[in-house]
Amino acid sequence: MFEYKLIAECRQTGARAGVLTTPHGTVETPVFMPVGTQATVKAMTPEELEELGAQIILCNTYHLHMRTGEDIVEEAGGAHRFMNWKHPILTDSGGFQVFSLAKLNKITDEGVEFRSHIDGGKRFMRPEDSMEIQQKLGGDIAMAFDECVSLPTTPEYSRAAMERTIAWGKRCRDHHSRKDQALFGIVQGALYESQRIECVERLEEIGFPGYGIGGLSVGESHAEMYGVLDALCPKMPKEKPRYLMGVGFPTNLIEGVARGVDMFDCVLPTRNGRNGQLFTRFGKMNIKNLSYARDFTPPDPSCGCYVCRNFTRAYLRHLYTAGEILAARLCSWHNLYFLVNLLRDARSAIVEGRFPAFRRDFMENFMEGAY
Ligand code: PRF
Ligand code: ZN
Repeated sequence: MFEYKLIAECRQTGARAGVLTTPHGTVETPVFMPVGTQATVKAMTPEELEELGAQIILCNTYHLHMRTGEDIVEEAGGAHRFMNWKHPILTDSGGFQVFSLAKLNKITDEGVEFRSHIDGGKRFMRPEDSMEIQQKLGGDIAMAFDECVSLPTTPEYSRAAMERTIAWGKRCRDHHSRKDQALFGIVQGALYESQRIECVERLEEIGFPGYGIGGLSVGESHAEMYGVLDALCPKMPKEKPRYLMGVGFPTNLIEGVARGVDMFDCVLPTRNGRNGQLFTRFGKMNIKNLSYARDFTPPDPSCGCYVCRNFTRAYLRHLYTAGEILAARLCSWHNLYFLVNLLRDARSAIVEGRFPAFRRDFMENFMEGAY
């Protein structure tokens, strides 16, 4: 039911193109996965997501567990039926969200104690709980429960978190039983290359059909992130998908692809969209800017999305300054289209043997953007 097939590799870089087969259809990689934390990609309908080219979306165990609850989602027929998304879904394990959203968390080998960000009540989540919840949510891909270390850290703390992540990974694997759901392990180890490599080797001994790369994009520099990927990706099993978790800045996506990453997710396109920030080939642009008040050109003239085909910068700026909810919808729409199709274009470049030129052109245009 779950298979990953490599179909092309770049000769000069680590970039690869593949096809991921899941119970809800195939995914062409490299792929950007829009984030639908609460079983909704904020402000977008599933039909609109299909229209802009999304192939797979992410939902969050932590949020759906805390509000509504996995039992109701299961009763609805799983996350796909609940939200009416007919294509693949990946669920994150809750590990990261417990650390980033919940207060006063105490981590033990058993699990994580935290306070609900909704009612302040004390809760506990163990790897087994995360597996139970994710199996009820019924995503095509579930993630192991991990400990994401915040930076700066020490080699000792990072190692302890890595050991815990491996032990939890084993417990997740032992507890997970849904045959129509793939369970990915997660690599931790902060910025320590030797820990990263040891972590993936030990997870590979347990055996997972794919691997998340966690603990990056948590405050380190881009050079540090790329350093970890340079060291880690060549040591990861070639025939399995690699998912760089929570990374979505356009240049990071292309540089991740160049190092051999297959899957990405990030709230950036929707979050920035709600703030009036648009991604374009020529860098970021802020639609609030007064200079767009009489600009009757499309937000990004080179973009083929519904928004750029139908509306102007002046209109989007007007909607935004008037506080209209359509501004959030249209800006999210363009940004999602931009990132989803950026990776689709990168994939075509890999397949056609011209990824290095694609990468160079994209990086130059984006970094020296006109906006
Ligand atoms: N672990 C999990 N989810 C995540 C992360 C992680 O380290 C990150 C880090 N960028 C984002 N989402 N489980
Ligand atoms: Zn557009």
